[in-house]
Amino acid sequence: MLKFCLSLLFVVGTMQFIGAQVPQVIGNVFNRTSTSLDGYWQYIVDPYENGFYNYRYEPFEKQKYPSKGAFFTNSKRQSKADLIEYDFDKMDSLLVPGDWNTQKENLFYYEGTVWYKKSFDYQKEQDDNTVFLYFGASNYDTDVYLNGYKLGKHIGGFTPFQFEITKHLKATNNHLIVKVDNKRLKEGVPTLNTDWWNYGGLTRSVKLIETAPTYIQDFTINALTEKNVIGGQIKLSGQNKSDATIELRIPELGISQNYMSDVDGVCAFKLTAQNITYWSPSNPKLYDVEIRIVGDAVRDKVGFRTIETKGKDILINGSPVFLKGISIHEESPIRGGRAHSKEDAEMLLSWAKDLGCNFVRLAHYPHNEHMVRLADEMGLMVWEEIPVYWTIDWSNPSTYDNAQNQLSEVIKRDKNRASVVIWSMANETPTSEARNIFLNKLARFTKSMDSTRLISAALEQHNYNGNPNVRTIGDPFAETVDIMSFNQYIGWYDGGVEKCERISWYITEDKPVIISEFGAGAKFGRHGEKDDRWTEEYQAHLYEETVKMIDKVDQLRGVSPWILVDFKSPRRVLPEIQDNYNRKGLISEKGERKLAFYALKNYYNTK
Ligand code: GCB
Repeated sequence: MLKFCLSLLFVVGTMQFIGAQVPQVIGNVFNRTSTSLDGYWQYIVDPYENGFYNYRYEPFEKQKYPSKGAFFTNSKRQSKADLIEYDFDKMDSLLVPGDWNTQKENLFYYEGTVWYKKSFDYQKEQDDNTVFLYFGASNYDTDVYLNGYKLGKHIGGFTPFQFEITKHLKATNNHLIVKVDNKRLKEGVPTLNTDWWNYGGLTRSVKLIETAPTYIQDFTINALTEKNVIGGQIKLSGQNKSDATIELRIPELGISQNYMSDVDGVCAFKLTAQNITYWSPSNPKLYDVEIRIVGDAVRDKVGFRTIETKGKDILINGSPVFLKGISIHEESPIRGGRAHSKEDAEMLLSWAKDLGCNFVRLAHYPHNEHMVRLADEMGLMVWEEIPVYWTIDWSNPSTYDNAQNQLSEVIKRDKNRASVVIWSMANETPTSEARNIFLNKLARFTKSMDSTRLISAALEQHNYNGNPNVRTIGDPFAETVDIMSFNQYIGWYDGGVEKCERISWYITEDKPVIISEFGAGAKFGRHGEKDDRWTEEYQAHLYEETVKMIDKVDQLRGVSPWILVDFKSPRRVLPEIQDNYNRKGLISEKGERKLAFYALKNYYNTK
């Protein structure tokens, strides 16, 4: 009898999973009127996923214990004592947004399932309005239930997802139950092995968004390569989406145009403006853009710029630019844990500015939206990437679909950000046939979704013709990308600093090159001779010698050294030096600047 119950529940669970859809419902959530569900959520840590087996996929109204969240229960195996233990209302709380690792000492290393619960009332402004539930990100595998209904599942730890919840929402006493599982998986994106902390949980904001029954679903707006021409697309959704009048206004450019949507609710536009001030790092001009239909309006601040390559050059608005960059992990300095707030973004990006940067590499996954919005305002060009990192499961079709989905979600979120200039496909992925097929497919997909930005990948470099002093890229994927980027650690993993002066480069492709990583570990405050590893002197010396070495790359058009701030990594266990931190930061996790910070700043002053 017991066996029968379990397998029946399993089937019900599986059916729910297959039926679950995660449509990308509305764009520009950042600027829409919303109701925040951030704050304290109750939680249950459930490493054995016991909650799955005891959960009935039925509306709570029908249940005997309607207030108890997902865990209640038709299982005869539960004793009364168990039921009390599973009562969410008696459980401890976690702050959302936030990772669980840095909030609870006993969850520091936890990788597994946590159930979250939030109760809320919600009064719609108008009865026939549509309501969406939006998650900024949740790491990694997330199942969402509202009032006993499974809304769906999302996989991937760093991109937004949403559900339309209109028909499941009640005016009072809604129960939102979210199961988040951050177990690492071989077939996952990323895979089992990474050099960063696997922070779990609802790491970004959760919101409700209410729109009119017919609403502006999304829009794309870009500068075209023809001077003073702007193009894009607006998409409506809902009952009256066809033949609707859409007003597009950019008041500062004197633009106020009416368009008509087609039968699918779509309208493409192309318009000429007089004297657009183009967005650039030295003048990050943003314009207010407004789109209106009867009953709905969206606003955004948008910069217009072009980005392209010509031979060995990267051109912004037609002029050559050198990308003075730094790589950044999404970790909050001083507070610790996953960064998620505007204040975190301000701290990280202002430090990049102090360094003299006009460019940041947001490694190794999509960062929160504050980062790209602030980069728009501060005039920092941005490289965004997805966690296709090291050795993922190249020949597994679901791994590919997962990577493509994560990429499509970040492109949809950030397509109107002038700061974002590069989509990176992967980081340090050894070549193989399966890998080449995977990455080429991903690159084709990216170009088909967004032809207005450049494609790159952090590749590896190799000895040329067996000579360790001559380096080349030697990767067939270099033919596909617009910018050839590679990581190199000569002087750290590859010999001592003195090796730098012996290196020459054999790179013949007529394309720009970015050195997407170089660096050395140093503990802030540890001093010694310049050849003493882990000292600030060694790290600064490596920076000085590396910039001389890479300046010999004829087509060098940018650099993003590794990395702005020391970051947590379980791979870094050297006592008293690493203590779970990768120490290649130019700044310690407490905000202290190391000597190498100034070495890089000096180099950028000369560029
Ligand atoms: C790399 C990786 C980066 C590591 C870094 C290191 O090549 O791309 O994720 O953290 O090296 O410190 O070894």
